[in-house]
This record gives sequence, C-alpha cells and structure tokens, in this order.
Amino acid sequence: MAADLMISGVPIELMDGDASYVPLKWVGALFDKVSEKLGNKRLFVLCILGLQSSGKSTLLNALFGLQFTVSAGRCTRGAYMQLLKVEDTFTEELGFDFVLVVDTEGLRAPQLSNKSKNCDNELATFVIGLGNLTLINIFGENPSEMQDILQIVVQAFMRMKQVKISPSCLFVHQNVGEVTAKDQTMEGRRQ
Ligand SMILES: Nc1nc2c(ncn2[C@@H]2O[C@H](COP(=O)(O)OP(=O)(O)O)[C@@H](O)[C@H]2O)c(=O)[nH]1
Ligand SMILES: [Mg+2]
Repeated sequence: MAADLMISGVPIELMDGDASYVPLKWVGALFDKVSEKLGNKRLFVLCILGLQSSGKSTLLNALFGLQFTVSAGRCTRGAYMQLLKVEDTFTEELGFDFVLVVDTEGLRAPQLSNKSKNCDNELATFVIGLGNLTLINIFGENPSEMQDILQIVVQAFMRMKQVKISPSCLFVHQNVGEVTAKDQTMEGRRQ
C-alpha cells in the first residue's frame, strides 16, 4: 500500500525527526516494492538542506508544485520524500524518469538544541549522501547565516569521500530583498 501511495505522489516519511531514526528495513522494502512496480527506471534524488524556517518547503513547493507543509516554526520533522514522474518529453534530455524530492526538517532546530550538533550532522550527512544533488538553502541577506550551515555541509561532504560517492550541491541564496545585496554581501559569500 505504501508503495502505491508513493507512486501516486504522497509524501512518505523517510526519517523520524523526533528519534532521528531511519527505519532501514521498512524503507528498503518500500523501495524494493516501488521498483518492482515501476520496473527498471532511472531516479534522480534531489534533497534540500538549510536552517529551520528558511523556506525549504516553500521553495520545493514552488519549484515542483508540491504540497509539503509550510509554516513558521518547526513543521517538517525529519525527512519526507515524494516521488515525481518526469514528463516523457523531458526524460531523454534529463536522463532520468523520476525525481525523488526529499524535504528535510532543517538544521539548528531549537527543539533539538540539546542534541543539536549531532542531529544536524547526522541529518546533513544522511541527506547529502542520499541525494544526487542537494540544494543548500540560504535565507536572507546576512552572510553569517551561511557560516553555521557551511561547516555542517562541508563536514558532510568530506565524509562522502570515505564512501567514495561524489554528490553535488547547489547553493540557493534566496529572499534577498535589496537590489544592491549582491555586491554588499560579496565579501561574506567569498569568506
Ligand atoms: N517573506 C518570505 N517568506 C517566506 C519565503 N519562503 C518561505 N517563507 C515563509 O517562511 C516560513 C517558513 O517556511 P517553510 O517553507 O515552512 O520553511 P522550512 O522550515 O525551511 O521548510 C513560512 O511562514 C513561509 O511562508 C520567502 O521567500 N519570503
Ligand atoms: Mg519545511
């Protein structure tokens, strides 16, 4: 049933945000079933990372027309995945048949602050390792927001060397209101 739901585009929990736990057996079985049902299809995994309430879910919803819950404060918990079919006309060009979009809870969630560092690193490592591409979402004009998250992300990318995979990442610097922001924040971004 879960496989059917997933194929029909329902978001499925991938990681339990409260326990920071991935039910590997369950997820493995789910994907086995999904690939059994869909046949031999190429999948592109797109993940997103960023501070809590930096508009990650909003961005994904806007990009793909999804309905991940959006609200102030902690609303996405753990990580959710949603399977999207690529339109036939684009599969050739893109080189994959499905996109798996993974929305995450976000780093530096105050609700997890007592065990935050570990949780953040685990989440970042998990998500970056999972994705073909990870969007690093940076909200606003203050470059200091970047420093926090960069440390976590770079750490996670260094770990990927140990397992010999090389995922890529893309920085999305969004919600910058001021037209001069690009020049003004250049120094911060360079650092
Ligand atoms: N002003 C403004 N608010 C935004 C933008 N993107 C998201 N928000 C708001 O920021 C809050 C958190 O967004 P959400 O997508 O849930 O963040 P997430 O925790 O990173 O998934 C919500 O109240 C959104 O409406 C944006 O580009 N501009
Ligand atoms: Mg969210």
